[in-house]
Amino acid sequence: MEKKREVVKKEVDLRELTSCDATLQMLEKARKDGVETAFDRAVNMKACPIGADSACCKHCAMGPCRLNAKDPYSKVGVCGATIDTIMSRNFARMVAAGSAAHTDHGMAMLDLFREVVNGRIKDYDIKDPIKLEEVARSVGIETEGKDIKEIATELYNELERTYTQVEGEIPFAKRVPKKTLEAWRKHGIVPRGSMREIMELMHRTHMGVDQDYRNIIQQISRTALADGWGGSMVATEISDILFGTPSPISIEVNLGVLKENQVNIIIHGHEPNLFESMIESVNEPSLVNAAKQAGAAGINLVGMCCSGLEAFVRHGIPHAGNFMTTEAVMVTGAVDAMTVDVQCIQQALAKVAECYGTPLFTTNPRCHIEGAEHIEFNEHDPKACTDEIVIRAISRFKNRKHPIEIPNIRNIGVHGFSHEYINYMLGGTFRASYTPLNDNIINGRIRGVAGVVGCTNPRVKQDWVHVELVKELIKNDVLVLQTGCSQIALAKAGLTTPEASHLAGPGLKEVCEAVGMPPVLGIGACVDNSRILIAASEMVRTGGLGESIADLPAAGAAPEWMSEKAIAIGQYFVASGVYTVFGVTFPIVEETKFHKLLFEGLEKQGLGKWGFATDPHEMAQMMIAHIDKKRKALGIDKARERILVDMADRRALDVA
Ligand code: SF4
Ligand code: MSK
Repeated sequence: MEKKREVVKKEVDLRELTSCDATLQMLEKARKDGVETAFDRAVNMKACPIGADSACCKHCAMGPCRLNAKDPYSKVGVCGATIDTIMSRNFARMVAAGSAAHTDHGMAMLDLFREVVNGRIKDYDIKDPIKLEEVARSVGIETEGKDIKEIATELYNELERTYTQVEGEIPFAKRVPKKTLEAWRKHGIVPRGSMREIMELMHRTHMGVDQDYRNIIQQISRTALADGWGGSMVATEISDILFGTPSPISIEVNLGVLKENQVNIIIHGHEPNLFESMIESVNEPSLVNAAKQAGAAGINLVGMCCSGLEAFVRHGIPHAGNFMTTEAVMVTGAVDAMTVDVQCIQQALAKVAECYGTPLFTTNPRCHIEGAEHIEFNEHDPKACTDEIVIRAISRFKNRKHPIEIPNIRNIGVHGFSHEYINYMLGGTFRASYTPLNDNIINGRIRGVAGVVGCTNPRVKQDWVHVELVKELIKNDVLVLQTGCSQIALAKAGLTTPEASHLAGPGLKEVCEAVGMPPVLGIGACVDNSRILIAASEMVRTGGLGESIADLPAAGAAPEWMSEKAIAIGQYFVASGVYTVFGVTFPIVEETKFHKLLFEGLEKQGLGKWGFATDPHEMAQMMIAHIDKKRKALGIDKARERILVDMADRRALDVA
């Protein structure tokens, strides 16, 4: 029999848990309704201190072994494993799991692409043939004189190597700047196929295999790069080819996008194919009629998390919120179907859904949830699943029993700045180029570029760290690129519109006003961090900012991270040459040899390095100091000093 869970004991002021007013309103309602959320559980269940430091190992039955994080070299495991071995193996397995998630997602997109190209799937098509040709050329495929099907077939065969190849370099290694690639070759970390890299990493971290953290890090980096420049990059490129390459669009976000008088259907997860099919289903005249006959004014399709990010930039579909709002959205009582596929789906959704009579549907064979109903999504007949979910949502609408409270909060953001669009935006259609961006970095108007990405986490105040960090960066003339749940935090804070340029420093403001762009560019879902890698490579190729990604005045951050995917992303940025700062917690004991390797040693090898801070202002200062260090090394620090001595600029900076 299932044991009754401990009731929530500690109650904290809910305003300390989130800076999202709509989520706050729903947390207050949940408390009144007696419904528990992850915020409550995080307050009442302290993170395990030994696990938080990664000072334990359960890789064999001689253990589990627990070391002392306060005196890390005082003990070893039963087998003699040291703290550095134990932590590096644990870190490795996080990277393996995160990389596997992105890679399996990418492979699913590639499977779909193959079936579309072969004509066995007719419900999807190639929407962006120009991108198809560009991607094909980027991996060395000759496109001249070939038709779309020929090019697509060759591209499929080439990209399949990203996953299955046992020897050689992955196809997108051709996109890596020469000096960065040389550093990878020197350290033996150019990925083969991701299946091989993940398999080898799992083997090496088995009991009694690799027990030197300096050797384990090599395979950690190789696996992470197989994700960033492989699994993730294929997912992004194939999604663009099949569903269209995003370009900027103005979008409504926040819980106020739900509509009381309509059938509300939420899609939450990561893979765009489910969402694309659901768009067809909610526009099916017979289903729209059925909704009307049930008394609804229509069917309101809404995205959440990264599924939402995939769809809103391609179709302008509203977005209800990021990861830590996925329980809160159902507390409104207005959700008639919560539909999920893979990744970042909390098991607790089943319980919250039950409390509010919302049907929760899992759709992907990889992700079933006890308490949810599974309606399998099959790309060969996608509408069988999505039509059925719409029918079920209409039925729930007709039989709504729970009172409805929808926070009246909606924000507007402009998102969809793909690498291709940034190119056109800066250089124009006929001179598409990163030259204006590089020029503005060289002349100091833009101090540098930061990628601020990742999850939200109930162990920190939701959205607050993201928003404070980004405000501080743009105030200091750092252009911010965003993916994942982070950009929804910034959209809710109103920073993803061109009008937000008044919060930017004088140099960045001038550039934003000239181009008409926001100082914070939302570029995609968490799998689309590969777009940042492509943009960074393009900046190197354009010239004037060094020869490798490590030379760029750039930095990255995941201030509220929670998932293993985030660690994989962090590691592929570090291995690509980027200084990457994480917040919340870092699963490595400070002052150990493995910590020193991650936070200092990798940079000395010509790669990037990790950083850690919980305070967003400290995080921003660390990133800005790194950007300034790179500017100095490039000899472009003087240009920025000239800009800063301008008094008008100083006054503007003070006002901001
Ligand atoms: Fe303990 Fe070593 Fe087994 Fe890990 S592998 S549980 S450290 S004995
Ligand atoms: S959904 S991995 S919570 S960004 Fe991609 Fe958001 Fe992080 Fe999941």
